[in-house]
Amino acid sequence: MDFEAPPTDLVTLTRHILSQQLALGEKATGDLTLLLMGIQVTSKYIASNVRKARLINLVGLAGASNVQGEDQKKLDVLSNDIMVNALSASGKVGVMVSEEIDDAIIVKGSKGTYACVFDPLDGSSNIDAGVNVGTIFGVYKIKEGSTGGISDVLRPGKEMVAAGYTMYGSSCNLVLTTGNGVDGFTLDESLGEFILTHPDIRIPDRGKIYSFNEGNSLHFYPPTIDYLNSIKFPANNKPYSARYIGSMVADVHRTLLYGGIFGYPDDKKSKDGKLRMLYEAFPMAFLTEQAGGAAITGSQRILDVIPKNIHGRCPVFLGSKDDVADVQALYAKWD
Ligand code: AHM
Ligand code: MG
Repeated sequence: MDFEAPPTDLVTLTRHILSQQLALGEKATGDLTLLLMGIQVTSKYIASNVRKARLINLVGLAGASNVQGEDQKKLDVLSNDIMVNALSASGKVGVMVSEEIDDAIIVKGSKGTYACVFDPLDGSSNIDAGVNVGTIFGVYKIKEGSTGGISDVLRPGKEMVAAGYTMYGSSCNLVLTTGNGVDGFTLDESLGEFILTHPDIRIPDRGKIYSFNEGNSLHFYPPTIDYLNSIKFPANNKPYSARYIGSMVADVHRTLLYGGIFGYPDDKKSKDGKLRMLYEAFPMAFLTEQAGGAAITGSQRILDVIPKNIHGRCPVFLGSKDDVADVQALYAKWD
């Protein structure tokens, strides 16, 4: 094998974020940069704990349940505390919403200009089997005149200024948008740095993979059933392949890279679906649109939905724009 020298001009996440800040010139205060640096560190720390979980007795339940009535895993609680502490300490965050905490967290005495919403460890039902999990986050700028309160987060996803996720899998990947396309970074553990490995991610306009929990089919509404039938029994005899991990971060990551559609619909049992608007649906919809895809509730663009409460849910169909348009057409006929 020919010797190939290692790259000598690495673009780290820090370098990438700083260069985006520099490109904004004097308009940029550097506050978002510092906030994202905080998220970068929490991602590394959570990644390290997820990797060692089995060895240091971090698997299993913590013994409490969260606001959704779900049992909290030890790693859910740990990841939440890591994020709350790091973001509070950044001095740039005035208000936070975490999947694991009932009320919005107001950072006392903070002059932070941003609000951060997050699911510290999504897909935690997969943790004990060593399957991919992830952190999802979204960032709003606190409104002028506000000192940071609940009204700063009860806003549609289209007002987010940044969003992303970190996936803890066979590699640790951080995928980020600040409204200027989507870039993906891979953690080089020997350097302790996220390196730009997936610049300017673009979703193909049409894919060949669908990702739904079809175990809920009994409850699905007609448009969802019709859509799934259309891709499983197509006229061209080329059915889509099924891939469903049950970790939104992993299912969306594959969808961003390979194309296709991920769906968690509303149904007769769950009238708003399962996924939480603020810290699951909005960040993923923002990333998907920035990568050239689409994200809808069935009838409406997800980023236009106005949340009524901080843990509210909404149906999600996201991915390749032609695939999502097919779902939307079926919902439009049904409405
Ligand atoms: P969680 O926040 O309690 O982990 O739940 C969210 C997860 C998503 O990652 C995933 O897309 C979905 O729940 C899977 O749900 P289901 O097990 O019903 O298929
Ligand atoms: Mg979650």
